[in-house]
Amino acid sequence: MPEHTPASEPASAAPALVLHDAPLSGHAHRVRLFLSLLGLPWRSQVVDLKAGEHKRPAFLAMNRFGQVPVLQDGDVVLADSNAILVYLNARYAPDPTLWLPADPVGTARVQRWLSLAAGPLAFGPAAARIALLMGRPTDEAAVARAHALLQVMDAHLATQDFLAAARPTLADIAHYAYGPSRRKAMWRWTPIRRCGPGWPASRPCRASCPCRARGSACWPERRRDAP
Ligand SMILES: N[C@@H](CCC(=O)N[C@@H](CS)C(=O)NCC(=O)O)C(=O)O
Repeated sequence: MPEHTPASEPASAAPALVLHDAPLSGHAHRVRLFLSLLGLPWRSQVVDLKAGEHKRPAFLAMNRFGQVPVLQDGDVVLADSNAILVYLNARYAPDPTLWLPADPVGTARVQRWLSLAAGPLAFGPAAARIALLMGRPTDEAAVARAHALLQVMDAHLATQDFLAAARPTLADIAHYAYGPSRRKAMWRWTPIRRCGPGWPASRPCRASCPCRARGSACWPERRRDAP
């Protein structure tokens, strides 16, 4: 039951946020990634999927679909990874419009990618991966869906640095666990290792990043800065 406490927090403060979690879950990973980027203290409550804990009454009372992740924040209990991202952003991000733009076009662009994360990403790369992890026969239909999606994402990321805006948004967070591949543009795509406005000081880019000398946000430097 690991606890994650930012350096600025006293070690004794019990995290109010509890993530009902599974270490290999990509859907849970997107929540863990965002919790970490926001620098929030949280605690992981691992759900034993192999033992079927997620289908027992105690868990079903939190999520009738019997799936991780589920976030508990005091009296608030939320299921569904994308819904949790939206909640954490609205509730805790210093400037929620950085991760989810407030203008109509910006909001819609992020929402489009969240829908793709709940559809083609879940039934493509995520489904193909779970078959592999479980030692099941290759899920050919899922593999075909994965290739179709990743091809579109790769073409998209060849012309822009991030999925939905000029900076990382919830769209990138939602896709990152299952998305990266050795495709041309995608291997350089990352919503992490960044700095600039709204970026948590505890998660800076590396010291050699050109943005340090320039004193500005570093994400437009992604290609030159790529390893
Ligand atoms: N729409 C859900 C999907 C979550 C999901 O598929 N979780 C998987 C783990 S990655 C799970 O709990 N699978 C167990 C099951 O469906 O029985 C979300 O975004 O949170």
